[in-house]
Amino acid sequence: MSDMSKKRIVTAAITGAIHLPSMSEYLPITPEQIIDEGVAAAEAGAAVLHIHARIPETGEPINDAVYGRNRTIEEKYNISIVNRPTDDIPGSARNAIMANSDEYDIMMGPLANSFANVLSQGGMLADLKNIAYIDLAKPWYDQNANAQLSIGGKLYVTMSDIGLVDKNATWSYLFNKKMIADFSIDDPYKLVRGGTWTIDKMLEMSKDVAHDVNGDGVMGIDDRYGYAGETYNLYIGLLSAGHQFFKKNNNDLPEYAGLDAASINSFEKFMTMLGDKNLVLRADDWYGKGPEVWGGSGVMDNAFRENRVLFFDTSMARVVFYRDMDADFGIVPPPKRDEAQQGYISSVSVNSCNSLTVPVTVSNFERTGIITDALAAESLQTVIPAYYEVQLKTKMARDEESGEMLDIIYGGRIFDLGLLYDWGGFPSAFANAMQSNATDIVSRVEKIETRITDAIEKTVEAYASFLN
Ligand SMILES: [Ca+2]
Repeated sequence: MSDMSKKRIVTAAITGAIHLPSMSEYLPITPEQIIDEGVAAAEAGAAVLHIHARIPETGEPINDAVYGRNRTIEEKYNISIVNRPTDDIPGSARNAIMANSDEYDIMMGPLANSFANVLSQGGMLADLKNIAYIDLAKPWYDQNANAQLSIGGKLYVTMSDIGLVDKNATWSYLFNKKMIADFSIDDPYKLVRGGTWTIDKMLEMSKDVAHDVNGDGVMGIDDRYGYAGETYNLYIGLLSAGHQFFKKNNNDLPEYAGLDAASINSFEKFMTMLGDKNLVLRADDWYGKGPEVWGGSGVMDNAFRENRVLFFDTSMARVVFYRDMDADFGIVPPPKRDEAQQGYISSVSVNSCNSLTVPVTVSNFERTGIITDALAAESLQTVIPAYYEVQLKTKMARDEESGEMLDIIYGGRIFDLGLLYDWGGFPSAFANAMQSNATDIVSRVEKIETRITDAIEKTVEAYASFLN
């Protein structure tokens, strides 16, 4: 036994850096709770309190790295960085710009809505290519976003390392590691590395595990599935399979490329897969049936948490729901069309993917450019590693390989203009076909072709009219 006559200093870490309310009902979250617990710890003999502040609404740890980054840039440039969160980013942005207010240097709104703003209001955002000191070729800007989101050489919106929301809005496949081990099937990490992680392979593995667990002859919410997703995933899956329905010409203007034999083939494959109720837990089949479908403890999340879904085709934002899951899970990019496809492709959720934009109302573009670039550069150095280490490796995928997979996923993102602008409702045509179990995608798309090309023309004309 140690020498009890010597004095000891008791330190109480009452919040922890990475702990969540789902892990313990005793975790203090609000300032009041933290104060109460702190006083109680002091009364019990603690001499030192070690505290990590929390966002009261969610209990998420505040990202220390983001705070540190802001302090670094504030001190270096003698400025003050103010973050103004709002529930209605496009609305607040539009109001500030219409009032010719200089209160915002950068605006980070959802990709789709930022675009809608530009289109409906006309020329409210500055061309990022023309802002001095924003060097878009630098690695703290997403090079795929730079190339894919421009129209006619103008780039009003892109992705940078300043924000993390777009990282969470990236589609990937979560997989259950316990099921991989229990069924002795291939390690998805090895498949990805070997370039053999394909739709066919995923289907084959899904068939190995799908089972009518309760033996009632019907696949229900208590049974085991190979794949979980929704009809929306069909279009997303086609993008990941390398199909591009909109391409840009030599003048950087979008053109409708339509379907071809290869994309029709992939469509049919996804239709067969997503339509197979013995294999697929499909969210659409459970809407209005009683049980909650999403929300962290609905049909979909419960099935994954309870080891009854091998592959979950979803955005990374959902992983927050599985931190208290017993079994480990991993993360891989969506599968390729076939082994010949070069690289893995991940799409983003355009409605929750926050972007980088600069309003035209900025009075000192030089200053905004310098600070934006410095913030993004510092983010790549400090915030991104923290995001990988703390958010993903430690709490999410709980293994060594997930960081490597994230590099692959983030390095191969596609920002599909069709998804963004929804020209002629093109992406919806696929979900609609899926929902009505229709195989006539060619004629469905032909019917809206004029609408699609007209809508593209309007977008291109709007861009051409902007002076900024
Ligand atoms: Ca059953």
